[in-house]
Amino acid sequence: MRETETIWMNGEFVDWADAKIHVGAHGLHYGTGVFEGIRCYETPKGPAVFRLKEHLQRLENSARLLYMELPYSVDEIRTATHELIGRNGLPECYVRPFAFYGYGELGVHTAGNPVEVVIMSWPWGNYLGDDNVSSGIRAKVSSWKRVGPNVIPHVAKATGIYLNSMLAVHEAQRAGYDEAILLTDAGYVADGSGENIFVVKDGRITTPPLSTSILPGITRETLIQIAQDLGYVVDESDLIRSDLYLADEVFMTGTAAEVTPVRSIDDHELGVGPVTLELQRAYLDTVRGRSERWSHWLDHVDVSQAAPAEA
Ligand code: PPE
Repeated sequence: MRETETIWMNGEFVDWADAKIHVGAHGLHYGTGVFEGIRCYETPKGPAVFRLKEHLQRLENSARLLYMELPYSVDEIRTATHELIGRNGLPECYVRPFAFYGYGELGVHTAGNPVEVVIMSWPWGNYLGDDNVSSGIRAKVSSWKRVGPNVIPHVAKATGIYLNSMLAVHEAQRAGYDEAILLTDAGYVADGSGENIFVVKDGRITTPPLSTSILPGITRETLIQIAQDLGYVVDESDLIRSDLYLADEVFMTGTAAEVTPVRSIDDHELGVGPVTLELQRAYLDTVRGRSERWSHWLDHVDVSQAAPAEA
């Protein structure tokens, strides 16, 4: 991770090196936290955060699902995010708002622990590798099942749930693949360790429905909208493993992964197809403000408004 100047921590800006917590923090012991992953892109009108409101709304929903009360409103976190981006002065960055139970009492019940909120930002290239954006990744169906809706609410972007993703990606990479694809207990395709998944077959696009133990991805929703506007039919319906192997094209979406082609799954070669590349181009044009059509998704940062960093 590349260090940046400052981190917003519980209402204040602190130097990167000073943003510390106690080892007794509840969130560290039990994974009791919620977070977001957001990107800020350079556009012709300056830096703009892509779908910031939607990400912060999801953060609030994630907190609610954990019975966690955020001490800041969506608007306050939005303002802090803008200011952080202004202070760190990067043309493009990844933004990580994060709320967790801090230091107070141990024991799995959360009573007696403060809710800490931080926002970090740093430069981050494509999650699955900048080269793979054009050449595609090799994926493997995981032996680990996706956490089910009655195990941990998969709608929450909660830190503890990522043990599921960690084990899956670890297994895939040990076996020489780039990324894992997780199935539900019932055998339906869910998502990648950090991405949603789309299948293209005979010109139609299918992605698993929200009920399939997936994170309700904001990039997923964006891609559905873009694809429909470009004239594609998009189905949100169940997929099974063989649908992946027999697909014309498969791609993954996520804030970090953007739109990344999957060139093979379990050694079934799919290659990188034209629909994926068209949607990828439309997505990157949108986030970088080169396309007027979806410009309402950009939350422009007024860099001149950012207070100067304290001396
Ligand atoms: N599924 C999972 C499991 C997931 O973690 C992500 C985001 C998505 C789908 C796509 O969601 P969205 O970003 O709203 O389109 N994964 C984040 C990276 C996780 C990590 O820190 O590692 C991300 O893309 O920011």
